[in-house]
Amino acid sequence: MPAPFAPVDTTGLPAADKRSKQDELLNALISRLATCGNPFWTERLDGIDPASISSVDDLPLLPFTVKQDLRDQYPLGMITTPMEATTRIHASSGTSGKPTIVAYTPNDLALWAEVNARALALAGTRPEDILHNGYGYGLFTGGLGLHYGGERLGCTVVPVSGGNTALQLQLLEDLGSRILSATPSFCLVLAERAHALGIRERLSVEVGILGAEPWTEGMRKRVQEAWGGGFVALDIYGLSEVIGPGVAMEAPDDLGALNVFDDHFLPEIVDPDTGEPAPDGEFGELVITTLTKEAMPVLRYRTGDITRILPCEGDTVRSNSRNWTRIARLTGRADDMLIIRGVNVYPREIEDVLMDDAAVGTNYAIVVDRRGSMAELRVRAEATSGTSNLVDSAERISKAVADRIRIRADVELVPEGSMPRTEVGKVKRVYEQLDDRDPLT
Ligand code: DLL
Repeated sequence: MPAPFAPVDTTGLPAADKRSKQDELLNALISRLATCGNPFWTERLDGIDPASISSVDDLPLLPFTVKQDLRDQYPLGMITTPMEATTRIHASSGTSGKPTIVAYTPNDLALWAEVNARALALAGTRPEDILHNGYGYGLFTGGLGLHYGGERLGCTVVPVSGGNTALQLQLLEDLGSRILSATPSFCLVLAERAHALGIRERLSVEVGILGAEPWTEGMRKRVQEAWGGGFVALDIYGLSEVIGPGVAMEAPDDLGALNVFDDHFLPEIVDPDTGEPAPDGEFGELVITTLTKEAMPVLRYRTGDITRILPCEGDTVRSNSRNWTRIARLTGRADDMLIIRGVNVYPREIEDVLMDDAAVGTNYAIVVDRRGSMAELRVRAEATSGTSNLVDSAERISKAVADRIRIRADVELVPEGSMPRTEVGKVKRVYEQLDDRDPLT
């Protein structure tokens, strides 16, 4: 018999032990960054005596890292280990040209596999499971991140990547995979096609490990309904600058909370405008320090993602005996916010309204029309198959949007199946219109 796979830690250390470990690791990280000889870090930590950083409480004394630092240091200016120590790079696609590059040593890759194995285990994945991994393989971290996590846990990974929906469904059926990892939008495409082909009942998939895109509770309901049969959609969070997927994971007995693997990724919440620590439990920008990464650690990295730390004391879910820091599912990014006629609008608020209406399917796009002096909001959404009067339904939804966000939106309902599906990469839902070319055609 081959040796069983080593168990993964889904619980974390009790608070006091965790805290002293974090203190120790933070101090070691600062000492290493200050002395590694990398000019970026030497300059960034100028004037900071590593010995003075002895506890997590000292974090506010330390400088932030931001995405622009990675861009300025493109490609590998922030690497702290010699090239012979690194074995992998990944990149996140830049909206403004150059991607940001991240590098890994073998220990970083082992750590990454470990946290993804934890994420999968928290979701209920077992070594005997087949993991159908529909995240893109390549420079994007989703595919290989979940892949090695699955292997570390002992599952059998199907490295199918995104796209080729027909083949994906055939493999799901023939292999009987129970766990599906993919973006929420692609998970929906698979469910929709499985129904269209009449093969849903022949698939054994029960759990979705969904992330890399924002998705609301309303969307969760839709994903679960689309699959039916008790399918559970769980949220996985991560970002390439920190490591990729596997920074935090939702468990089925504690929906709505992401467990941050805080023995490696130290979370803080700050005011996105001032950078000051947010009061306990308040919403703000998630900031992460990588405590153990070797090749490209980040110090107080401003993720841009908005969330809050959830309480852990006196909270019934703590009977689950896990000790990870829990954060709320992300409510959007600070830079997602649209300003329309002076009103701040988050795309998720529109998704909430759409997913609440039975006439609307799961495909939609938002256009901010900036041609005139005042921006106008346009929403195009697919109707569900039973919706007969598209115009009346659109009028009702337009009212509901106005009630929710206090500005009028021109809502158009189009027949089911008439909008494009995203089978590879992250779905794009928000478009700007600056001239007469319609971004949705
Ligand atoms: O999207 C890593 C990943 C892959 C996470 C697979 C989960 C699953 P990036 O391409 O660097 O990395 O994009 C990171 O995507 O800062 C968030 O804004 C967003 N994001 C990631 N996961 C979630 C999520 C990967 N669960 C950026 N909910 C992050 C909402 C998410 N947004």
